[in-house]
Amino acid sequence: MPEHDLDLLAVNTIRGLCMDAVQKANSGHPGTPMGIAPVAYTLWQRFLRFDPADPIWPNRDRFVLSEGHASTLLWSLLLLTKANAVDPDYEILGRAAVTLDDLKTFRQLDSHCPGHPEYRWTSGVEATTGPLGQGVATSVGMAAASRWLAARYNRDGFDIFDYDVYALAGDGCMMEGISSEAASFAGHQGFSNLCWIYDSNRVTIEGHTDITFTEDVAARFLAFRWNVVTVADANDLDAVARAFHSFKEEKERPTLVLVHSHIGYGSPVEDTPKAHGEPFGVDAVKSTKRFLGIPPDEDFWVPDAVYDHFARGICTRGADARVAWEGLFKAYQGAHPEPADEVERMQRRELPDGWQAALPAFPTDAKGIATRDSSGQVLNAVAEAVPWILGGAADLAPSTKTHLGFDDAGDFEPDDHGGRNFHFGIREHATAAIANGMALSKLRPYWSGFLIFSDYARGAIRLSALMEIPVVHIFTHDSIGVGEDGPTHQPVEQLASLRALPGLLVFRPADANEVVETWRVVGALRREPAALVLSRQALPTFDRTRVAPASGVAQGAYVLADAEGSPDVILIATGSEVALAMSARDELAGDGLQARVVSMPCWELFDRQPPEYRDAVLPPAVKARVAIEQASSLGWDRYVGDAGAVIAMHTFGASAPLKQLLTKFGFTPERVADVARECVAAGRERT
Ligand SMILES: Cc1ncc(C[n+]2csc(CCOP(=O)(O)OP(=O)(O)O)c2C)c(N)n1
Ligand SMILES: [Mg+2]
Repeated sequence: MPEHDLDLLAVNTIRGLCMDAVQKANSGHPGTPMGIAPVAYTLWQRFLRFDPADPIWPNRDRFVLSEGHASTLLWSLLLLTKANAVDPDYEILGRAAVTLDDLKTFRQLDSHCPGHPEYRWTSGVEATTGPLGQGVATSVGMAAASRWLAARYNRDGFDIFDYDVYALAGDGCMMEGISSEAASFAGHQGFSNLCWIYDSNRVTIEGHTDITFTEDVAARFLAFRWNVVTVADANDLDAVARAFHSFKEEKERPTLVLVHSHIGYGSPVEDTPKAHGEPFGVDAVKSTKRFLGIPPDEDFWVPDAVYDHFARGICTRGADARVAWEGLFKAYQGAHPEPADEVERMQRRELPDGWQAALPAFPTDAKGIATRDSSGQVLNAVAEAVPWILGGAADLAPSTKTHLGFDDAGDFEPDDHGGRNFHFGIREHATAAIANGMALSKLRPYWSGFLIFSDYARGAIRLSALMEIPVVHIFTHDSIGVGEDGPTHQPVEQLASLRALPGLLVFRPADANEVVETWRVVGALRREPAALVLSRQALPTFDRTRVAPASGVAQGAYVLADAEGSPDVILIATGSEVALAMSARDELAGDGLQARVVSMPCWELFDRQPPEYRDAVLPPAVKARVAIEQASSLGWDRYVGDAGAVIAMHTFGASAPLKQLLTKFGFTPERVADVARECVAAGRERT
């Protein structure tokens, strides 16, 4: 069969699979993959340096399906290229990533073809996508990682890293603000290794984009300092290929390939689309297949010629590239063993041996130090020991203290992508997504901002948890402790909402040494993101000869200072309120009441401890318990129980010096002691 006919056969086979999968599942979006299939096909078959047999080799090009609702497109490509499955230990398994049975059970429980691409669940998926705009923003982090890896690890004759990053986006991705934030950053940085493909079919769920989206997207991207190439017809494979050549030739700017396409209408003769997210219907599928020239009565039809065609195309090209890279890397290991070792460790998400030796210890200090400051010091020490810990702030580094100040840390800038201090700009949502993309590229990124603005980044924070990637989200200015800035800047509900995210470890350390122990835990994470919640104001550094060691952080909560004998009351606190609990404990001792203080920097870790440990910290017999936290009370009842009390924020804060705020909102030793006394008295009454 002539090459051109094979191309068409492959494209229409993909279209048939996409229609069938959605039809069988009776749910999904068949129209989108139908329209853009020729573009995705051309990219994979002719350009993408990806070896389906080894979908994780480090220098592969990345493909991110930002219009994640078109997942059948990716499932079909992984099926037809016979991509291999990889396990969580990065071993290639002897089974396919996606089988025909998976596609036949699209959107059903345990199928490797879920509704949207899920990283970790299906090999070959580079990022979880579905929330529109996230994929493109994440791809910017991957492009940044490619650049940073090249700057740090390439040597003369050894281009170990030079991969490109492609993301396929729809109208929805282009409407979402996050894509503009990310495109602005990518344009500024001149990521010419980044190519977004805009599937401009001018249809979204409510109908034609004329009802809401009429701007000139190409002009917008030119203003972002991108190279913009237009393809007038998605079905014109030569024009599509020319656009990708333009991307490959562009050396200074990212490229937007704006493709005019037609969403699949569910009928070749009708001119109005069926409702979005609905199968076409059995008859329409048949007539569409007839129109495309593929057997109308065969479901999930794949001719061997198409498998063979992919085997001769992307599979051969990808395998050649991968094998050549492996040879190059072997020689690199001989010539440059140290950086080669770093690259290898990174791939397995391991850190350099002995990295923990870099962790400092802080001396007792009654006046103390803000946890944002101690964290900045610890971060600097750890980052100096682990070269691929890198990141920055959303324009707040002087406040969040995340600047890396040691020699050679450098800035990540358009003319030097080897620096480790990123200036993400005031773009929290894209910043968190970019950090996700860096983590997906096996770097250990952190980013920082004020806790209040974690809301702006939440979509991407959520995906870091869903993808199980070790991003460190650093949030300072953690409470009404910010004082004069007032309620716009004083977080209340943010802690509870971060704790509500499954798989995110949220830490609110109480003093500098708890910060150290937090970083000890966080540094070793391989599959979990963490949020660090840090104070702006100084917190006393406890005398650890008098209270328990801070290593208790690893258990999530620990007895910081115990009562003599069985406690009358347990005071549970986090962050700045731990010192307050300690003062209240002294006050109660004056009345002959024995209080135990529990520091609980991380709920999630505590909840994972065996019951014996949890009962030892919070003995079930001790019902008088008071939790103290300058945040929403939501969730604390589970630790204080029915007979306990919570001292928390029930309103927004206020603009005033901190001292006045503490009195106004009741965070004083006297109030804590009063509430504790009431709890104890109520308990005595009951018995
Ligand atoms: C952030 C976000 N908001 C809303 C949705 C729900 N949604 C799924 S597909 C879709 C329409 C997307 O339009 P477009 O990107 O043009 O894709 P097409 O309609 O062309 O397939 C919407 C709104 C989503 N997935 N993500
Ligand atoms: Mg659209």
